[in-house]
Amino acid sequence: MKTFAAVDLGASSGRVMVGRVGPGTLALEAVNRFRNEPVRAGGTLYWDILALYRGVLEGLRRAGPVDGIGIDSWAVDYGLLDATGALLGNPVHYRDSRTEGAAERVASVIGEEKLYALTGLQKLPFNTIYQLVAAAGTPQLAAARQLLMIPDLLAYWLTGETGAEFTNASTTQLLDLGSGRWAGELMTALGIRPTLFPPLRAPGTVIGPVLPELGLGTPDVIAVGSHDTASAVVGVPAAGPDFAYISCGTWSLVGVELDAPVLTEASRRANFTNEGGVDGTVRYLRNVMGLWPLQECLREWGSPDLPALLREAAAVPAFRAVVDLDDPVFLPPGDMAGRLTRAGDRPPSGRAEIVRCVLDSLALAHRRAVRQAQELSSRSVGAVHIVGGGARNELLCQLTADACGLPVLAGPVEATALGNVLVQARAAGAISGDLPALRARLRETQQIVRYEPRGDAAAWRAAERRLEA
Ligand code: LFR
Repeated sequence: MKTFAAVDLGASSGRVMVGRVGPGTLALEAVNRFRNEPVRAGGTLYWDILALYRGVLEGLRRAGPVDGIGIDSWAVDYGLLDATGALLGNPVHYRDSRTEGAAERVASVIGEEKLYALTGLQKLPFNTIYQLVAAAGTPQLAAARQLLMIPDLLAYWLTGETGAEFTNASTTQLLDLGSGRWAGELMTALGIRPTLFPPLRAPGTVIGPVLPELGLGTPDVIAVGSHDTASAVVGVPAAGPDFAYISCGTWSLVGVELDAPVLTEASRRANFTNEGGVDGTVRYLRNVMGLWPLQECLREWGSPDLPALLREAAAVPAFRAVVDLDDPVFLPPGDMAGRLTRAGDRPPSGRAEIVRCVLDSLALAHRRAVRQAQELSSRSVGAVHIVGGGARNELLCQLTADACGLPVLAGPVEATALGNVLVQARAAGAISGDLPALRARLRETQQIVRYEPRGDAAAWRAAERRLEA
């Protein structure tokens, strides 16, 4: 039996899990969970990166001796190091408003069609490319010598080694999809220094041993799919290739796994992305707003009892209120219930109706993205896997099955940590096999709940039409 520590940082919470891997065994235990609370200071929204690092160190201490450590987090955000390797300021949160107008500036240098052909990435206002263009001319960027994505920054503090893990690098929109290398010419054209970016490393490579002075022993830190969504897709317990996945947490990442990117004009217009996956796969997906609107409402309402609220929401008639969750109006934090109430054709009233409105609307967005993923990639889909925290939300899973007209297989909730552990375990020689073999192990060891679609297709079509009106 070998043990691996999976550090998994999400937008609202972080966790360190210990995974035990042996013949017929794949078991996870949480050794530290901590909140991820962004801080607004001087008008900018920051990640509290040192609080996160403290949570990581505490988790690793509690984990005890392990055979490897893997780190994943949300994508696109970064820390800047000066010439001595010191962090220059706190990493800025991707939901900060500094990127307003940056996409237009980039488009005036390189057309959107060309940028899509080069990077294959969906246009999200907070992609690293736009953040760097927004930060152009700041003394901080001028002083920077290296840019490290969040998991790479934490790995640097643990090991002293710098690098850029490939799956997360693919979310910057600064990677050349064709060559799999940094897009140096694109960077130069935009005034971004190519020397900021360290060499790429593939998931499954050893980054280096933990520095002895940290008092954690010297296990290897192993590069995993360090973009949390890449690890989550590894953790999808699919039996064959004909599946769609929804990695459902703060975001819903909805898509299919492909061998080659889709770079058609229709794909660009539908804002589908070709992110880099583990083992050379393409994560062909779309960002759907996810549970963020619900999380924000709960925050505003002082964290009421969620199971009780979901029971009340289940009793609200379907489609009383639906909103288009793709609307960027829902991106920033604050006044979410108010924005939801103002957005639809029939405003929801009261908490249960607002929650139902979010879940009906999210199911509708899942339906649209699953359908588009199939159409645009020509991959047929027989079932939808929901992994991540959303897999626990029975109402959402059932509504998604109904909306898609497909069975939903829900779980594991901790798919990201499991994907993280599996890639480490394979790199350390504890297990072997390709992605289907890793997924077979998940099916043997993890609990998966099946939801059959209930046949009210016409009602979903009608609700969809209300959004298009
Ligand atoms: C999910 C995720 C998404 C990414 C968003 C912002 O946690 O990593 O894949 O688009 O966060 O980084």
